[in-house]
Amino acid sequence: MAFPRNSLRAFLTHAKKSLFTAIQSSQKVTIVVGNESADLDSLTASVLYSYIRSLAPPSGAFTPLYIPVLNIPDADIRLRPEFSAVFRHANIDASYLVTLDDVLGVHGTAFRPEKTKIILVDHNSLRGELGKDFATRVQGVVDHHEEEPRIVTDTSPEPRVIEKCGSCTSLVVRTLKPSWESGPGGSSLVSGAAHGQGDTVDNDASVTRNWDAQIAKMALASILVDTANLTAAGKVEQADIDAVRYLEAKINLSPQHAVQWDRTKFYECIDAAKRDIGALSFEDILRKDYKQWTENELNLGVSSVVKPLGFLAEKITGNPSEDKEDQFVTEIGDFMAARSLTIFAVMTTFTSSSGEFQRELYVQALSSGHAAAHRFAAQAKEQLKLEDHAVASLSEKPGSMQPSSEGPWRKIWLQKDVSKSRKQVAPLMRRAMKEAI
Ligand SMILES: [Mn+2]
Repeated sequence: MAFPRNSLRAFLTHAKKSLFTAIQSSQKVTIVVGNESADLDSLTASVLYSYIRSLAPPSGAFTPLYIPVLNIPDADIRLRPEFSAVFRHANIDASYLVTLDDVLGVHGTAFRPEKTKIILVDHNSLRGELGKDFATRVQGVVDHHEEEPRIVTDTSPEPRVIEKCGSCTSLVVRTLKPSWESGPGGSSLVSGAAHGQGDTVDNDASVTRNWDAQIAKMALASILVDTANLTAAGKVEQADIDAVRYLEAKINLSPQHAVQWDRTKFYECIDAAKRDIGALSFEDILRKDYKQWTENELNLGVSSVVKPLGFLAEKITGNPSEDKEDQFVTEIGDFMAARSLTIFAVMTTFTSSSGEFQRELYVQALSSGHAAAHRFAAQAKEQLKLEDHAVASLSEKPGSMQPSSEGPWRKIWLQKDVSKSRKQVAPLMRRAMKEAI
């Protein structure tokens, strides 16, 4: 039976409770899982997909209830201050979410793969911990990353949507909005019969519209952050623009939310929360938005960081008399060793003092990754418009950033093509690793 229309808070409470009952009694479960960087887009895409699909499950659905899963352990939620900002608008908190710990049975019974179906949002191949046991259980993909080889082709009755878009949440909105509008409480926005704010509606409808407005705000948070409030050149697609228009119409249907709605202010508030990483340690900052791949049996890790490298270097708490650059290299080396990485990249984004959006790229490679790192440097220089870059606390020994056969290979660039994010840079690195044998 479909879940009756209710608030996100009620839905998540019901989903989490039902999930544990199902696991304990060995019943089937359908989970909707974002990628292992577990950024805001992955969170909102999985929650939105689960919520809408549970209102109106398709015929042939594995189960009528869809449960969102955050692809990180409980403890890592604290690394994402932007989540708290979004939770406040959606009237929930971290305790409402199901995490990787729950799936792997850290708190009790683990999921049984044969009883589980997985829908991927914001990635299209299951890696990491979940990939080991659950890769064959995927049935449904909505994603905006480069398509991986060997991904599932027949996902019926779930969608298989992989296309370029600023935010994956926009694709979820577009794919599922007919279900959101159908059934009791639907607002008929799809047929264009949107009501203006302030229309007289009966009590039930007004409660429903408040719930919808909360969920719309949650979804908007990702789309606005991923597209810099629809201004990021080369990132914004029609689906983003349409989704923002549709979700704002939902907010405007609720007089209570419409009256204080200011899109720019809302974007600035969530974006500021995302950049508020001052309280995090060096390692936490690298872990906050991290992805890992394996090519030719070599592991690649890439961290996205919302502050410049100089900020990261200041986070090192080691002996002040020791050389900052050496400590930086050692700390990065420790992070790599803990994950058996051959190549590690840190991609930073920040706004310069003159208001210009900028990107830095730091790469460190073990000797077994020298060939791939060189190949990447040669190939990507033109494509990413890489320029040699000096960072005050990390450039006292410029020679040490040159390739050498001993010790780690290191390089700092300014990435002048700022339109290329990890979505484009990681595939270039992986290609270099595949080719450099
Ligand atoms: Mn995404």
